[in-house]
Amino acid sequence: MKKLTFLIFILLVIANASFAQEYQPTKENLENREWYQDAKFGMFIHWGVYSVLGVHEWVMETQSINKDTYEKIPAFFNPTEFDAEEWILMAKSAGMKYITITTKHHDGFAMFDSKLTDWDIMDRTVYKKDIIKQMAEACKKHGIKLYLYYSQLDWHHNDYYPRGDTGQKTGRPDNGNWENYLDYMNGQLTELLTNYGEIGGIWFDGWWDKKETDWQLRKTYDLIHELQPQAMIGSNHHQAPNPGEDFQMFEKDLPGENKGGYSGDSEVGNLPLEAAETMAHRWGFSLQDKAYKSSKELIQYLVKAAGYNSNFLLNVGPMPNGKIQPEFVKTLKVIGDWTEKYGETIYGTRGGPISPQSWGVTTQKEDKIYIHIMDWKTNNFFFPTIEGNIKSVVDFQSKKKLKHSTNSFGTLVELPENRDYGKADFVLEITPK
Ligand code: FHN
Repeated sequence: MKKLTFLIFILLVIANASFAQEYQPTKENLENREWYQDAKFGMFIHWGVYSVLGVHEWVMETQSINKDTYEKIPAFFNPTEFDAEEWILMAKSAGMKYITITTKHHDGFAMFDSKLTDWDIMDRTVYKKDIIKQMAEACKKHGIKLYLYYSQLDWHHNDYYPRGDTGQKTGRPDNGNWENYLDYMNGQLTELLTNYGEIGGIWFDGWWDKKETDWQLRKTYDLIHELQPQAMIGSNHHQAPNPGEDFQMFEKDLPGENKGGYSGDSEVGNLPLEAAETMAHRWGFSLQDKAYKSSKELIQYLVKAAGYNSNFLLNVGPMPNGKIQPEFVKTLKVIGDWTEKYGETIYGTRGGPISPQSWGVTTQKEDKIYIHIMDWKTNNFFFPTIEGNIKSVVDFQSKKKLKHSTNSFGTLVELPENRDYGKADFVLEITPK
């Protein structure tokens, strides 16, 4: 009897120790993180049946649409003009290296073929084609990595209960089984990580709806890493990263800032970083949203993100017919012209030796330091001391050497007199000695 008790005790100790074991990312995962940090620029896509209404992806909540009424929408979703390759080539020519697409947003509707529900593209639309499959195939063909957004929050599923801060007015019964919901979520994630080839990572959102709930994150995160060890997990919970996560994102903000209002409780961790921003104001297609950001503003966002050692994930919300609106296409083209000329100063870099300043940021790679001047109105430009001596200061665009002098406070550079002051970014290439 004593022996048996001792054996049970040992087994419990082992089980407990392995559960408490800290998450160790695999070699593939660490390599993927490096790739991701080098990639710097991705396209975010918010697309769902809500696009039919042309309001935005929160319409179910903001207009208090109940579940039965909302269920009428998918019948109108028939994106006959959708061409996954067209989107991917558009992203690619803008200089984007990966795509993150919504597989399921808060309305719970699966844009992929889910065998676990009929609340999906195959069963509820006349279109009946798996969007994620088409995206996965086109991404593979054109060498773009695919990341999948998945909303943990669900306004449609009855077992998403007790409900959180949102989704109260959808007419669901006042009961449900949370464990069933978690099984459903893990089941859908298994589908996503099994049926679409190699995935870059999972972009979670919606945890914030039920902050006090036991989400059993460890189980979900282990499942993902078991199915695809390289897959990076990030969660837009607006807090410091949780164990098991592989990257950290910031919504409508650069890391450490809180201009967008979502990052008040966020702390910048040690994982690869990503700043996500919209091209206008809304994430999902919105007919009335005309708050278009200029190409200059977005180029500067990309450059600043790199200077903050972060990626930039720029969002489009495609229209219900499957096209990306012309205003966005035009802006992406201008961004693409810029990345073609200046991409070298961004891709493969990490945040530079001088922390972000009011005039701009710095990036660095191998033996080069890039100084990105975005706001400076005179010809004498001064930057603070960087370690080591400076061999040359070159205007990155013209490749002309610029006169400079260094003292104990920093370096003074003579910028070309006729430079274009309205330019998004004037780049100096510094070669240290
Ligand atoms: O509620 C969502 C919103 O619709 C959108 O998906 C953004 C993207 O960062 N995140 C959520 C809010 O935190």
